[in-house]
Amino acid sequence: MADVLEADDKKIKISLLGVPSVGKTSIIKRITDDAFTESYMATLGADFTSKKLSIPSKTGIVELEVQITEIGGQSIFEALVTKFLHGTICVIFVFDLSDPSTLDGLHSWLEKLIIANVDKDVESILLIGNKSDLTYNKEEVKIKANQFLQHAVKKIGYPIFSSYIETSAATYTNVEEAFNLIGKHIVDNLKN
Ligand SMILES: Nc1nc2c(ncn2[C@@H]2O[C@H](COP(=O)(O)OP(=O)(O)OP(=O)(O)O)[C@@H](O)[C@H]2O)c(=O)[nH]1
Ligand SMILES: [Mg+2]
Repeated sequence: MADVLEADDKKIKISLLGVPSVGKTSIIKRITDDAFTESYMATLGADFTSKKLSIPSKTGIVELEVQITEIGGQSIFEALVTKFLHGTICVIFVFDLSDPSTLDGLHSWLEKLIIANVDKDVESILLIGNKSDLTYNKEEVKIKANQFLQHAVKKIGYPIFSSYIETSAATYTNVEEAFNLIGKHIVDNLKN
């Protein structure tokens, strides 16, 4: 059996950004409580949660204590990115697969991220297309998603890990995989 490494110093911060109603809270609820609600309650301001992730590595299982920050998607909360992004090593951008305008809506969040990321804390970005249980144009969305990621990496201006995944918080499709994808990247790049 693989060894479990000490987790005390493996605290990492992940932040979720995206326009209203794309499913940021729902993704977080799925990964933390394995729960889903159909009713919508907008996140007002910022929300903070934590979750332990067990990630396999070459030297054994690494337990990551993940602090998850969600900024409510209404544009009045964009200013909070500067306040709460500090120390974030992975940004998860979320859009709604069934409404491509929500992917376009990520651009202004990206702008705020670039302003807030002066210390270059961000090491990876994950783009999540959520609500894969609904009908959407797979090919078109994939092309647009990759274009957004390429644009984001270029704008950030230094080499970072980036990836795209489609999830459904409603049916629990790929939600754990999304967090494991980030966790694996973080573990592979741990400095100590
Ligand atoms: N069909 C479907 N509905 C979803 C999914 N994820 C979230 N929803 C629904 O979408 C609505 C908005 O979800 P939230 O998670 O509150 O969205 P949010 O991005 O946190 O919104 P803000 O906090 O306002 O920024 C709710 O009614 C959810 O039930 C999904 O994967 N599939
Ligand atoms: Mg929310």
